[in-house]
Amino acid sequence: MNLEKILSDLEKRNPGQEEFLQAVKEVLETIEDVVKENPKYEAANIIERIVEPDRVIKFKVQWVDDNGKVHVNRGIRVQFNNAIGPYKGGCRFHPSVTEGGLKFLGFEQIFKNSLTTLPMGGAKGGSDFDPKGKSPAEIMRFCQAFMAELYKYVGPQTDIPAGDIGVGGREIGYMYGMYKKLIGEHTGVFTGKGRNWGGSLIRPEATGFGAVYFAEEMLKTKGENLRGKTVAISGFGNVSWGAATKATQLGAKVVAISGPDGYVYDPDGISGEKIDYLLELRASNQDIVKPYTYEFPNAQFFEGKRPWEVKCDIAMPCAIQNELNLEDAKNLVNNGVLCISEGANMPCTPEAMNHFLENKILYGPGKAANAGGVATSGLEQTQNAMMLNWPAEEVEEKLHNIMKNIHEACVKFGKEEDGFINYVKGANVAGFIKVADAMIDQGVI
Ligand code: NDP
Ligand code: 2IT
Repeated sequence: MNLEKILSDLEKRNPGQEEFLQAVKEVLETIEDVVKENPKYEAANIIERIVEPDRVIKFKVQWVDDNGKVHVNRGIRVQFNNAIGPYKGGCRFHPSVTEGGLKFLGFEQIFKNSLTTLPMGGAKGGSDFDPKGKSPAEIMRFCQAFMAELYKYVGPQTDIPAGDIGVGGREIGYMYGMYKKLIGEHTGVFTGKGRNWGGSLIRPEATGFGAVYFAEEMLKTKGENLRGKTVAISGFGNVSWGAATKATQLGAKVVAISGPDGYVYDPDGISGEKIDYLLELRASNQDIVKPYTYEFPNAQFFEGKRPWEVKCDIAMPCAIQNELNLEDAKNLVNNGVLCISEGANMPCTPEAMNHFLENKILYGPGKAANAGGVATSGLEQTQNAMMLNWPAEEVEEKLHNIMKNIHEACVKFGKEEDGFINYVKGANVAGFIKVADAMIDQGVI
């Protein structure tokens, strides 16, 4: 496999799609040896096939705001690979959404879903619609307009969307409602649904819970655990909330959270009612984390700064891609960080990631560490297919076991001669082999 040529060809075919190219480069660099050792992958031209999405569906979304003004946004669904199961992945509503960004997320999703041990292919979708400052009625009209087109391409055995940035339970409700009306069937097409109409308990918490369980497994390899450890988390969205909740439950102290305006440092720990307050803050649609310090005056706000300057044992980037750079990584390492567990997708730049690996830090990449969200989506699909609901304890136990299995797979394929576990390599190789083998089994289709 000529990595350089593959990457330069890819760049020519996908101009300007930097995040997609970044995600592909990371995967290909780590699976190079496996591809060399197994000529069947080259014989079936798997690499060229796996980096090209099956299809990218783009459509116009027209909606009317509360003042009667008509708006146009772009809707996209990237159906990347369905070798091991129906397409599966979230939907992101954010003004920064582009085709290249969704291709990066769809590509990551292939390997993440493969790691979950469940039969799910990789997809991602979304829109450049900005939910901030929109009224609930505007959000509803947008979701309905988005679904009026997307319904043609999704289904419980075809493609099952879910949430991501800007898409939570409320948006899924509006999209699912529209789908049901158009199709005339109550089927498990979305995950992250409300608990009274097919949703799974623990799904809202699952990504953050899973990322903390993954951190716990990583710490165990060093004879450590979460008790008494300090944790810095970025973001104050769905994933951050789940991570803060579980880290606190397991005896750690969450000392920082962040928003686009800066970060909050709370030496007393962000737990209990403070975590509930984060939910309120988010629901207010204000996009700032600073008000936390009005409510809890012992905390300090650092405007325009990221939480990675805080001394912590565990860092959990849970906001957005490339939010943690080399300088941040150096700060964390200099401050003695033990472990990084990525709640977000690709939140560390390649330079930051390499810095952690060079310093032999426990580094759990998003496609392993945050796979608990989509894994619990898979459990929601199972419950829908069986027409029943499992109790929370049962779902959480299954989630916990899945995270342990993902960790084991990473160790199997990522352990180096000196005993260091390269989770990036482990996750990529384990995720790749299953999908590549399935593609070979199914022929050139
Ligand atoms: P939410 O919309 O609930 O929260 C997103 C968080 O990121 C918010 O705190 C948001 O702040 C912040 N954010 C968004 N853009 C920026 C930015 N440019 N700079 C700094 N902060 C920003 O989304 P989720 O919690 O669901 O998603 C967070 C991350 O986790 C994403 O990377 C997502 O892909 C990933 N993920 C999500 C899963 C899920 O199940 N939801 C599963 C696996 C991964 P604000 O909105 O105020 O700008
Ligand atoms: O990035 C992700 O894994 C998600 N946003 C969740 C996808 C899902 O289908 O639950």
